[in-house]
Amino acid sequence: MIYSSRYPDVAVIDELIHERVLGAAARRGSLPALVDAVSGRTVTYGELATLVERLAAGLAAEGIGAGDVVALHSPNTVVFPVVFYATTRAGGTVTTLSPLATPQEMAKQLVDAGARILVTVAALLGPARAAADQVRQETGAVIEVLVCDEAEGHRSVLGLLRDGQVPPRDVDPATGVAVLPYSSGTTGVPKGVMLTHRNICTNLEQISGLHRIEEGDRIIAILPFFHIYGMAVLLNNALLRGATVYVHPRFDLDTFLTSLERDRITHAYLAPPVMLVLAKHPAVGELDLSHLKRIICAAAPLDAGLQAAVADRLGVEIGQAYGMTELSPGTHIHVDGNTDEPPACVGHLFPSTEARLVDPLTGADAAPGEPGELWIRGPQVMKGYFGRPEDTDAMVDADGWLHTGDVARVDADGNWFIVDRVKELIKYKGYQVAPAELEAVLLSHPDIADAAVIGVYDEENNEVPKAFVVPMPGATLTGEDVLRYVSGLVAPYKKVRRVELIEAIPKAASGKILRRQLRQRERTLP
Ligand code: 4UU
Repeated sequence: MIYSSRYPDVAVIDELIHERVLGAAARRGSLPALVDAVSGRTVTYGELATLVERLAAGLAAEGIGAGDVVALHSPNTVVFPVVFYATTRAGGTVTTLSPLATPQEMAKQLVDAGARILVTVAALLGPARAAADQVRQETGAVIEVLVCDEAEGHRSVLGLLRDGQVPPRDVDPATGVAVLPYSSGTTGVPKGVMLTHRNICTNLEQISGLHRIEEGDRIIAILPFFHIYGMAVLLNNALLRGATVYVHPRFDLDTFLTSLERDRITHAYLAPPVMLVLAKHPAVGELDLSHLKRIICAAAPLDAGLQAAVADRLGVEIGQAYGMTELSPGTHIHVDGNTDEPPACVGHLFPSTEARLVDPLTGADAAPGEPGELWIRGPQVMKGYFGRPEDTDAMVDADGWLHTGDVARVDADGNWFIVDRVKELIKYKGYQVAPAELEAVLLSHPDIADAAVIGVYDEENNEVPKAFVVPMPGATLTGEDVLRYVSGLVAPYKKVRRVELIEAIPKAASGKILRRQLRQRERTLP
Protein backbone atom coordinates (compact mmCIF):
# COMPACT_ATOMS: atom_id res chain seq x y z
CA MET A 1 0.00 0.00 0.00
CA ILE A 2 1.27 3.41 -0.94
CA TYR A 3 0.50 6.33 1.35
CA SER A 4 0.47 9.71 -0.28
CA SER A 5 0.37 13.21 1.10
CA ARG A 6 -2.92 14.94 1.88
CA TYR A 7 -1.46 18.17 0.45
CA PRO A 8 -1.44 19.09 -3.23
CA ASP A 9 1.72 18.27 -5.16
CA VAL A 10 4.36 20.93 -5.58
CA ALA A 11 6.38 21.63 -8.70
CA VAL A 12 9.86 20.20 -9.06
CA ILE A 13 12.18 23.18 -8.69
CA ASP A 14 15.05 23.19 -11.15
CA GLU A 15 17.01 26.11 -9.81
CA LEU A 16 20.47 26.47 -8.29
CA ILE A 17 20.35 26.72 -4.49
CA HIS A 18 22.10 30.10 -4.22
CA GLU A 19 19.68 31.56 -6.78
CA ARG A 20 16.67 30.08 -5.05
CA VAL A 21 17.71 30.98 -1.50
CA LEU A 22 19.28 34.37 -2.18
CA GLY A 23 17.14 35.45 -5.15
CA ALA A 24 15.33 38.04 -3.02
CA ALA A 25 18.36 38.99 -0.90
CA ALA A 26 19.36 42.10 -2.84
CA ARG A 27 15.77 43.40 -2.61
CA ARG A 28 15.73 42.73 1.15
CA GLY A 29 18.69 45.12 1.44
CA SER A 30 19.22 46.26 5.01
CA LEU A 31 17.13 43.51 6.65
CA PRO A 32 19.51 41.57 8.92
CA ALA A 33 20.12 38.06 7.58
CA LEU A 34 22.60 36.82 10.18
CA VAL A 35 23.47 38.14 13.63
CA ASP A 36 26.28 36.65 15.70
CA ALA A 37 24.46 36.09 19.02
CA VAL A 38 27.70 36.59 20.99
CA SER A 39 29.45 39.51 19.26
CA GLY A 40 26.40 41.11 17.66
CA ARG A 41 28.18 41.21 14.28
CA THR A 42 25.45 41.52 11.66
CA VAL A 43 25.32 40.67 7.97
CA THR A 44 22.33 42.13 6.12
CA TYR A 45 20.65 40.43 3.19
CA GLY A 46 22.16 43.01 0.86
CA GLU A 47 25.65 42.37 2.25
CA LEU A 48 25.14 38.60 2.10
CA ALA A 49 24.22 38.78 -1.59
CA THR A 50 27.26 40.95 -2.37
CA LEU A 51 29.68 38.86 -0.31
CA VAL A 52 28.51 35.67 -1.99
CA GLU A 53 29.03 37.18 -5.46
CA ARG A 54 32.46 38.56 -4.56
CA LEU A 55 33.69 35.36 -2.94
CA ALA A 56 32.32 33.30 -5.85
CA ALA A 57 34.46 35.47 -8.14
CA GLY A 58 37.45 34.81 -5.89
CA LEU A 59 36.85 31.06 -5.80
CA ALA A 60 36.40 31.02 -9.57
CA ALA A 61 39.76 32.80 -9.89
CA GLU A 62 41.24 30.00 -7.75
CA GLY A 63 39.97 27.56 -10.34
CA ILE A 64 36.86 26.34 -8.53
CA GLY A 65 34.19 25.40 -11.06
CA ALA A 66 31.65 22.71 -11.87
CA GLY A 67 32.41 19.47 -10.08
CA ASP A 68 35.03 20.89 -7.70
CA VAL A 69 34.59 20.16 -4.01
CA VAL A 70 35.20 22.73 -1.27
CA ALA A 71 35.33 21.37 2.28
CA LEU A 72 33.83 23.61 4.95
CA HIS A 73 35.02 23.00 8.51
CA SER A 74 33.69 25.64 10.84
CA PRO A 75 31.45 26.24 13.81
CA ASN A 76 28.36 28.34 13.11
CA THR A 77 29.50 31.83 12.10
CA VAL A 78 28.03 34.61 9.96
CA VAL A 79 30.70 33.82 7.34
CA PHE A 80 29.73 30.13 7.03
CA PRO A 81 26.79 30.80 4.65
CA VAL A 82 28.95 33.15 2.57
CA VAL A 83 31.43 30.34 1.85
CA PHE A 84 28.59 27.86 1.42
CA TYR A 85 26.65 29.74 -1.26
CA ALA A 86 29.75 31.23 -2.91
CA THR A 87 30.96 27.70 -3.56
CA THR A 88 27.77 26.66 -5.34
CA ARG A 89 27.67 30.03 -7.13
CA ALA A 90 31.15 29.27 -8.48
CA GLY A 91 29.78 25.94 -9.72
CA GLY A 92 31.27 23.82 -6.96
CA THR A 93 30.00 21.38 -4.36
CA VAL A 94 30.25 21.92 -0.59
CA THR A 95 31.17 19.07 1.71
CA THR A 96 30.68 19.95 5.38
CA LEU A 97 32.81 18.61 8.21
CA SER A 98 32.03 18.64 11.91
CA PRO A 99 34.11 21.28 13.73
CA LEU A 100 34.74 18.56 16.32
CA ALA A 101 36.14 16.03 13.83
CA THR A 102 39.58 14.57 14.49
CA PRO A 103 42.32 14.86 11.82
CA GLN A 104 41.87 11.15 10.98
CA GLU A 105 38.13 11.56 10.45
CA MET A 106 38.65 14.70 8.40
CA ALA A 107 41.33 13.14 6.21
CA LYS A 108 39.04 10.23 5.33
CA GLN A 109 36.29 12.59 4.21
CA LEU A 110 38.65 14.93 2.34
CA VAL A 111 40.11 12.02 0.37
CA ASP A 112 36.75 10.39 -0.28
CA ALA A 113 35.17 13.64 -1.47
CA GLY A 114 38.23 14.68 -3.47
CA ALA A 115 38.19 18.12 -1.85
CA ARG A 116 40.46 20.76 -3.40
CA ILE A 117 40.21 23.45 -0.75
CA LEU A 118 39.60 23.20 2.98
CA VAL A 119 38.02 26.28 4.55
CA THR A 120 38.33 26.41 8.33
CA VAL A 121 38.69 28.98 11.14
CA ALA A 122 41.85 29.97 13.02
CA ALA A 123 40.72 28.15 16.16
CA LEU A 124 40.51 24.85 14.24
CA LEU A 125 43.77 25.16 12.28
CA GLY A 126 45.47 22.44 14.31
CA PRO A 127 43.22 19.58 13.22
CA ALA A 128 42.69 21.13 9.77
CA ARG A 129 46.42 21.27 9.01
CA ALA A 130 47.00 17.80 10.41
CA ALA A 131 44.23 16.48 8.17
CA ALA A 132 45.62 18.18 5.06
CA ASP A 133 49.09 16.76 5.89
CA GLN A 134 47.64 13.29 6.27
CA VAL A 135 45.92 13.58 2.88
CA ARG A 136 49.18 14.63 1.24
CA GLN A 137 51.03 11.69 2.78
CA GLU A 138 48.36 9.21 1.77
CA THR A 139 47.51 10.38 -1.72
CA GLY A 140 49.95 13.13 -2.70
CA ALA A 141 47.03 15.53 -3.14
CA VAL A 142 47.66 19.07 -1.97
CA ILE A 143 44.69 20.70 -0.28
CA GLU A 144 45.00 24.39 0.42
CA VAL A 145 43.82 25.36 3.90
CA LEU A 146 42.06 28.73 4.00
CA VAL A 147 40.51 30.44 7.01
CA CYS A 148 37.25 32.35 7.33
CA ASP A 149 38.87 34.79 9.77
CA GLU A 150 42.61 35.44 10.02
CA ALA A 151 45.65 33.29 10.78
CA GLU A 152 49.32 33.65 10.04
CA GLY A 153 50.56 31.54 7.17
CA HIS A 154 47.10 31.03 5.67
CA ARG A 155 45.06 33.04 3.25
CA SER A 156 41.65 34.22 4.39
CA VAL A 157 38.56 33.81 2.25
CA LEU A 158 38.02 37.51 2.89
CA GLY A 159 41.23 38.13 0.95
CA LEU A 160 39.74 36.30 -2.05
CA LEU A 161 36.80 38.70 -2.36
CA ARG A 162 36.87 40.43 -5.70
CA ASP A 163 34.57 42.27 -8.05
CA GLY A 164 33.63 40.85 -11.39
CA GLN A 165 31.04 38.50 -12.75
CA VAL A 166 31.48 34.76 -12.50
CA PRO A 167 31.04 33.38 -16.00
CA PRO A 168 28.07 31.02 -16.44
CA ARG A 169 28.70 27.60 -14.93
CA ASP A 170 27.70 24.39 -16.59
CA VAL A 171 25.65 23.03 -13.69
CA ASP A 172 22.32 21.33 -14.34
CA PRO A 173 20.09 21.69 -11.24
CA ALA A 174 18.60 18.25 -11.86
CA THR A 175 21.93 16.44 -11.69
CA GLY A 176 24.51 18.89 -10.35
CA VAL A 177 25.53 18.13 -6.77
CA ALA A 178 25.15 21.17 -4.52
CA VAL A 179 26.17 19.60 -1.24
CA LEU A 180 27.94 16.43 -0.17
CA PRO A 181 27.23 15.88 3.53
CA TYR A 182 28.45 12.60 5.05
CA SER A 183 26.11 10.01 6.48
CA SER A 184 26.48 6.33 7.28
CA GLY A 185 22.90 5.67 6.17
CA THR A 186 21.62 2.32 7.33
CA THR A 187 24.96 0.50 7.48
CA GLY A 188 28.73 0.85 7.22
CA VAL A 189 30.94 3.91 7.38
CA PRO A 190 30.11 7.56 6.53
CA LYS A 191 29.47 8.08 2.83
CA GLY A 192 29.10 11.23 0.74
CA VAL A 193 25.41 11.93 0.14
CA MET A 194 24.95 13.59 -3.26
CA LEU A 195 22.16 16.14 -2.93
CA THR A 196 21.40 17.95 -6.15
CA HIS A 197 20.23 21.53 -6.49
CA ARG A 198 16.86 20.09 -7.50
CA ASN A 199 16.71 17.82 -4.40
CA ILE A 200 17.27 20.74 -2.06
CA CYS A 201 15.19 23.40 -3.83
CA THR A 202 12.24 21.03 -4.20
CA ASN A 203 12.44 19.98 -0.55
CA LEU A 204 12.26 23.68 0.40
CA GLU A 205 9.13 23.98 -1.75
CA GLN A 206 7.63 20.87 -0.15
CA ILE A 207 7.94 22.25 3.38
CA SER A 208 6.71 25.73 2.49
CA GLY A 209 2.95 25.13 2.79
CA LEU A 210 3.22 23.13 6.03
CA HIS A 211 5.69 25.18 8.04
CA ARG A 212 5.70 28.92 7.39
CA ILE A 213 8.56 31.30 8.03
CA GLU A 214 7.95 34.95 7.24
CA GLU A 215 10.17 37.91 6.53
CA GLY A 216 11.30 39.32 9.86
CA ASP A 217 10.88 36.07 11.83
CA ARG A 218 13.81 35.52 14.18
CA ILE A 219 15.38 32.08 14.33
CA ILE A 220 17.85 30.82 16.91
CA ALA A 221 20.69 28.83 15.35
CA ILE A 222 22.18 26.46 17.91
CA LEU A 223 22.03 23.38 15.69
CA PRO A 224 25.25 23.08 13.73
CA PHE A 225 25.17 24.31 10.12
CA PHE A 226 27.37 21.38 9.04
CA HIS A 227 24.64 18.81 9.77
CA ILE A 228 21.74 18.51 7.34
CA TYR A 229 19.12 19.60 9.90
CA GLY A 230 20.80 22.94 10.62
CA MET A 231 21.79 23.41 6.98
CA ALA A 232 18.18 22.98 5.88
CA VAL A 233 16.23 24.93 8.47
CA LEU A 234 18.74 27.55 9.67
CA LEU A 235 20.40 28.39 6.36
CA ASN A 236 18.40 27.36 3.29
CA ASN A 237 14.85 27.73 4.57
CA ALA A 238 15.42 30.66 6.93
CA LEU A 239 17.33 32.73 4.36
CA LEU A 240 14.93 31.86 1.54
CA ARG A 241 12.04 33.24 3.63
CA GLY A 242 13.78 36.41 4.82
CA ALA A 243 14.15 35.50 8.49
CA THR A 244 16.97 36.79 10.71
CA VAL A 245 19.22 34.00 11.96
CA TYR A 246 20.82 34.43 15.42
CA VAL A 247 24.04 32.51 15.04
CA HIS A 248 25.47 30.62 18.04
CA PRO A 249 29.02 29.41 17.45
CA ARG A 250 28.61 26.74 20.13
CA PHE A 251 25.89 25.61 22.48
CA ASP A 252 26.20 27.49 25.74
CA LEU A 253 23.18 27.21 27.99
CA ASP A 254 23.24 30.76 29.36
CA THR A 255 23.85 32.32 25.95
CA PHE A 256 21.07 30.22 24.49
CA LEU A 257 18.53 31.28 27.13
CA THR A 258 19.62 34.93 26.98
CA SER A 259 19.31 34.96 23.20
CA LEU A 260 15.85 33.34 23.26
CA GLU A 261 14.52 36.28 25.26
CA ARG A 262 16.75 39.20 24.18
CA ASP A 263 16.53 38.44 20.46
CA ARG A 264 12.77 37.89 20.67
CA ILE A 265 13.15 34.55 18.96
CA THR A 266 10.07 33.38 17.03
CA HIS A 267 11.24 29.91 15.96
CA ALA A 268 13.55 27.40 17.59
CA TYR A 269 14.72 24.18 15.93
CA LEU A 270 16.04 21.78 18.51
CA ALA A 271 16.98 18.20 19.24
CA PRO A 272 15.77 16.21 22.28
CA PRO A 273 18.62 17.05 24.75
CA VAL A 274 17.81 20.77 24.60
CA MET A 275 14.13 19.98 25.11
CA LEU A 276 15.18 18.41 28.40
CA VAL A 277 16.88 21.68 29.40
CA LEU A 278 13.73 23.63 28.55
CA ALA A 279 11.64 21.27 30.66
CA LYS A 280 13.91 21.23 33.70
CA HIS A 281 16.20 24.24 34.01
CA PRO A 282 15.03 26.68 36.71
CA ALA A 283 16.06 29.78 34.70
CA VAL A 284 13.64 28.90 31.92
CA GLY A 285 10.68 29.77 34.15
CA GLU A 286 11.94 33.38 34.47
CA LEU A 287 12.17 34.09 30.75
CA ASP A 288 9.80 36.23 28.73
CA LEU A 289 9.25 34.04 25.67
CA SER A 290 6.14 35.82 24.43
CA HIS A 291 7.60 36.13 20.91
CA LEU A 292 8.16 32.42 20.53
CA LYS A 293 5.68 31.03 18.01
CA ARG A 294 6.91 27.52 17.50
CA ILE A 295 9.49 24.91 18.47
CA ILE A 296 10.36 22.07 16.14
CA CYS A 297 12.27 19.06 17.46
CA ALA A 298 13.92 16.52 15.17
CA ALA A 299 16.96 14.30 14.57
CA ALA A 300 16.19 11.76 17.32
CA PRO A 301 13.14 10.36 19.10
CA LEU A 302 11.40 12.83 21.42
CA ASP A 303 9.70 11.45 24.49
CA ALA A 304 5.97 12.31 24.49
CA GLY A 305 6.03 13.28 28.17
CA LEU A 306 8.99 15.57 27.61
CA GLN A 307 7.25 17.26 24.68
CA ALA A 308 4.13 17.84 26.80
CA ALA A 309 6.22 19.15 29.72
CA VAL A 310 7.92 21.77 27.53
CA ALA A 311 4.65 22.75 25.84
CA ASP A 312 2.96 23.22 29.24
CA ARG A 313 5.86 25.10 30.76
CA LEU A 314 6.40 27.50 27.86
CA GLY A 315 2.84 27.66 26.57
CA VAL A 316 4.13 27.38 23.03
CA GLU A 317 3.30 25.17 20.04
CA ILE A 318 5.72 22.29 19.77
CA GLY A 319 5.94 19.71 17.05
CA GLN A 320 8.41 17.32 15.53
CA ALA A 321 9.90 16.88 12.12
CA TYR A 322 11.44 13.77 10.65
CA GLY A 323 14.04 13.49 7.97
CA MET A 324 17.43 12.14 7.08
CA THR A 325 20.47 13.35 5.20
CA GLU A 326 19.63 11.08 2.24
CA LEU A 327 16.20 12.80 1.97
CA SER A 328 17.45 16.38 1.49
CA PRO A 329 16.36 16.06 4.40
CA GLY A 330 12.62 16.38 5.12
CA THR A 331 9.61 14.09 4.68
CA HIS A 332 7.40 14.77 7.72
CA ILE A 333 6.69 17.80 9.87
CA HIS A 334 4.22 19.13 12.41
CA VAL A 335 1.84 21.32 10.42
CA ASP A 336 1.51 24.91 11.68
CA GLY A 337 -1.45 25.36 14.01
CA ASN A 338 -2.32 21.66 14.17
CA THR A 339 -2.77 21.49 17.93
CA ASP A 340 -4.67 18.22 18.05
CA GLU A 341 -1.74 16.09 17.03
CA PRO A 342 -1.39 13.00 19.23
CA PRO A 343 1.70 12.81 21.49
CA ALA A 344 4.98 11.62 19.92
CA CYS A 345 3.75 12.27 16.39
CA VAL A 346 6.31 13.48 13.80
CA GLY A 347 3.59 15.23 11.81
CA HIS A 348 2.23 14.78 8.31
CA LEU A 349 3.81 13.54 5.11
CA PHE A 350 5.21 16.27 2.82
CA PRO A 351 3.47 16.93 -0.51
CA SER A 352 4.82 15.12 -3.58
CA THR A 353 6.08 12.38 -1.27
CA GLU A 354 4.97 8.75 -1.18
CA ALA A 355 5.52 6.37 1.71
CA ARG A 356 5.24 2.65 2.33
CA LEU A 357 5.43 0.62 5.54
CA VAL A 358 7.04 -2.73 4.88
CA ASP A 359 8.07 -5.80 6.86
CA PRO A 360 11.85 -5.68 6.31
CA LEU A 361 12.15 -9.47 6.40
CA THR A 362 9.34 -10.47 4.04
CA GLY A 363 8.84 -7.29 1.98
CA ALA A 364 5.09 -7.47 2.71
CA ASP A 365 3.08 -4.33 3.45
CA ALA A 366 2.21 -3.77 7.09
CA ALA A 367 -1.52 -3.95 7.89
CA PRO A 368 -3.21 -0.54 8.26
CA GLY A 369 -2.24 1.07 11.56
CA GLU A 370 0.59 -1.43 12.10
CA PRO A 371 4.28 -0.50 12.07
CA GLY A 372 6.68 -1.33 9.26
CA GLU A 373 9.97 -0.10 7.84
CA LEU A 374 9.40 3.34 6.32
CA TRP A 375 10.14 3.58 2.62
CA ILE A 376 10.06 6.95 0.86
CA ARG A 377 9.79 7.98 -2.78
CA GLY A 378 9.87 11.56 -3.98
CA PRO A 379 11.95 14.34 -5.50
CA GLN A 380 13.94 14.69 -2.27
CA VAL A 381 15.51 11.20 -2.51
CA MET A 382 19.28 11.68 -2.92
CA LYS A 383 21.05 11.19 -6.22
CA GLY A 384 23.16 8.53 -4.50
CA TYR A 385 26.29 7.95 -2.45
CA PHE A 386 29.33 9.52 -4.08
CA GLY A 387 31.48 6.87 -5.78
CA ARG A 388 29.52 4.01 -4.18
CA PRO A 389 26.94 2.63 -6.61
CA GLU A 390 26.49 -0.58 -4.62
CA ASP A 391 25.72 1.26 -1.41
CA THR A 392 23.30 3.44 -3.35
CA ASP A 393 21.52 0.39 -4.74
CA ALA A 394 21.27 -1.09 -1.26
CA MET A 395 19.57 2.10 -0.04
CA VAL A 396 17.33 3.05 -2.98
CA ASP A 397 15.64 0.17 -4.80
CA ALA A 398 14.98 -0.16 -8.52
CA ASP A 399 11.53 1.43 -8.14
CA GLY A 400 13.00 4.52 -6.48
CA TRP A 401 12.01 3.68 -2.89
CA LEU A 402 14.54 4.72 -0.27
CA HIS A 403 14.55 2.26 2.64
CA THR A 404 15.01 4.45 5.70
CA GLY A 405 15.82 1.78 8.29
CA ASP A 406 13.32 3.50 10.60
CA VAL A 407 10.16 1.77 11.76
CA ALA A 408 7.04 3.93 11.53
CA ARG A 409 3.28 3.79 11.72
CA VAL A 410 0.50 6.12 10.60
CA ASP A 411 -2.94 6.57 12.15
CA ALA A 412 -6.22 7.07 10.32
CA ASP A 413 -5.81 10.87 10.48
CA GLY A 414 -2.48 10.85 8.68
CA ASN A 415 -0.37 11.38 11.81
CA TRP A 416 2.98 9.60 11.55
CA PHE A 417 5.05 8.08 14.34
CA ILE A 418 8.63 6.81 14.32
CA VAL A 419 8.58 3.84 16.68
CA ASP A 420 11.88 2.02 16.24
CA ARG A 421 15.03 1.71 14.14
CA VAL A 422 16.17 -1.42 12.30
CA LYS A 423 19.43 0.04 10.98
CA GLU A 424 22.84 0.06 12.64
CA LEU A 425 22.96 3.85 13.01
CA ILE A 426 23.18 5.27 16.54
CA LYS A 427 21.94 8.80 17.25
CA TYR A 428 23.81 10.48 20.11
CA LYS A 429 21.96 13.73 20.89
CA GLY A 430 20.82 13.82 17.26
CA TYR A 431 24.34 13.34 15.85
CA GLN A 432 25.19 10.31 13.76
CA VAL A 433 27.43 7.64 15.20
CA ALA A 434 28.22 4.76 12.83
CA PRO A 435 28.93 1.47 14.64
CA ALA A 436 31.11 0.24 11.75
CA GLU A 437 33.35 3.28 12.12
CA LEU A 438 33.82 2.71 15.86
CA GLU A 439 34.40 -1.01 15.31
CA ALA A 440 37.23 -0.19 12.89
CA VAL A 441 38.77 2.15 15.47
CA LEU A 442 38.47 -0.51 18.19
CA LEU A 443 40.09 -3.16 15.97
CA SER A 444 43.07 -0.87 15.40
CA HIS A 445 44.00 -1.40 19.10
CA PRO A 446 46.69 -4.11 19.39
CA ASP A 447 45.02 -5.69 22.45
CA ILE A 448 41.57 -5.97 20.86
CA ALA A 449 40.79 -9.17 18.98
CA ASP A 450 37.20 -8.38 18.02
CA ALA A 451 34.56 -5.75 18.69
CA ALA A 452 30.95 -4.77 18.04
CA VAL A 453 29.07 -1.57 18.83
CA ILE A 454 25.35 -1.00 19.39
CA GLY A 455 23.23 1.81 20.82
CA VAL A 456 21.95 1.46 24.40
CA TYR A 457 19.98 3.87 26.57
CA ASP A 458 21.39 5.73 29.58
CA GLU A 459 19.56 6.86 32.75
CA GLU A 460 18.11 9.88 30.93
CA ASN A 461 16.93 7.76 28.03
CA ASN A 462 19.62 9.12 25.67
CA GLU A 463 21.00 6.68 23.17
CA VAL A 464 24.75 6.10 23.70
CA PRO A 465 27.26 3.83 21.93
CA LYS A 466 28.22 0.66 23.79
CA ALA A 467 31.19 -1.48 22.72
CA PHE A 468 31.44 -5.22 23.22
CA VAL A 469 35.13 -6.02 23.14
CA VAL A 470 37.02 -9.31 22.94
CA PRO A 471 40.56 -8.83 24.33
CA MET A 472 43.54 -10.56 22.73
CA PRO A 473 44.56 -13.70 24.63
CA GLY A 474 46.77 -12.74 27.55
CA ALA A 475 46.08 -8.98 27.20
CA THR A 476 45.36 -6.95 30.34
CA LEU A 477 42.86 -4.63 28.75
CA THR A 478 40.31 -2.78 30.88
CA GLY A 479 37.08 -1.01 29.92
CA GLU A 480 38.74 2.28 30.90
CA ASP A 481 41.58 1.62 28.44
CA VAL A 482 39.03 1.11 25.68
CA LEU A 483 37.12 4.31 26.47
CA ARG A 484 40.32 6.34 26.53
CA TYR A 485 41.69 4.85 23.33
CA VAL A 486 38.58 5.56 21.29
CA SER A 487 38.11 9.06 22.67
CA GLY A 488 41.55 10.02 21.37
CA LEU A 489 40.60 9.12 17.81
CA VAL A 490 37.02 10.25 17.25
CA ALA A 491 34.95 13.42 17.63
CA PRO A 492 33.59 13.76 21.19
CA TYR A 493 30.02 12.94 20.19
CA LYS A 494 31.15 9.60 18.74
CA LYS A 495 32.87 8.42 21.91
CA VAL A 496 32.12 4.93 23.17
CA ARG A 497 30.36 5.50 26.51
CA ARG A 498 29.86 1.94 27.73
CA VAL A 499 32.18 -1.05 27.42
CA GLU A 500 31.71 -4.71 28.16
CA LEU A 501 34.51 -7.24 27.74
CA ILE A 502 33.16 -10.51 26.37
CA GLU A 503 34.50 -13.80 25.06
CA ALA A 504 33.12 -13.72 21.54
CA ILE A 505 31.04 -11.48 19.27
CA PRO A 506 27.94 -13.28 18.00
CA LYS A 507 28.20 -13.56 14.23
CA ALA A 508 26.34 -15.13 11.34
CA ALA A 509 28.09 -17.69 9.13
CA SER A 510 28.77 -14.82 6.69
CA GLY A 511 30.78 -13.04 9.38
CA LYS A 512 28.12 -10.37 9.87
CA ILE A 513 27.74 -9.17 13.45
CA LEU A 514 24.43 -10.29 14.94
CA ARG A 515 23.52 -6.96 16.50
CA ARG A 516 20.08 -8.17 17.33
CA GLN A 517 21.53 -10.78 19.68
CA LEU A 518 23.61 -8.10 21.38
CA ARG A 519 20.53 -5.89 21.79
CA GLN A 520 18.61 -8.85 23.16
CA ARG A 521 21.39 -9.60 25.64
CA GLU A 522 21.34 -5.94 26.71
CA ARG A 523 17.60 -6.08 27.41
CA THR A 524 17.88 -9.25 29.50
CA LEU A 525 20.73 -7.99 31.69
CA PRO A 526 19.71 -7.42 35.31
C1 4UU B 1 12.91 9.88 15.59
O1 4UU B 1 18.76 13.91 11.72
C2 4UU B 1 18.65 14.06 10.52
C3 4UU B 1 17.70 14.99 9.91
C4 4UU B 1 16.76 15.63 10.63
C5 4UU B 1 15.81 16.54 10.07
C6 4UU B 1 16.20 17.55 9.30
C7 4UU B 1 15.32 18.46 8.74
C8 4UU B 1 14.52 16.41 10.30
C9 4UU B 1 13.52 17.26 9.73
C10 4UU B 1 13.96 18.36 8.94
O2 4UU B 1 13.13 19.16 8.43
O3 4UU B 1 19.40 13.40 9.59
P1 4UU B 1 20.44 12.25 9.86
O4 4UU B 1 20.76 11.72 8.52
O5 4UU B 1 21.55 12.71 10.71
O6 4UU B 1 19.66 11.15 10.68
C11 4UU B 1 18.52 10.52 10.18
C12 4UU B 1 17.93 9.63 11.25
C13 4UU B 1 16.59 9.05 10.83
O7 4UU B 1 16.76 7.97 9.94
C14 4UU B 1 16.01 8.66 12.17
O8 4UU B 1 16.56 7.45 12.63
O9 4UU B 1 17.61 10.37 12.44
C15 4UU B 1 16.47 9.80 13.08
N1 4UU B 1 15.43 10.81 13.21
C16 4UU B 1 14.38 10.70 14.05
N2 4UU B 1 14.02 9.71 14.88
C17 4UU B 1 15.33 12.00 12.57
N3 4UU B 1 14.24 12.67 12.99
C18 4UU B 1 13.63 11.89 13.92
C19 4UU B 1 12.46 12.02 14.73
N4 4UU B 1 12.15 10.99 15.56
N5 4UU B 1 11.68 13.10 14.72
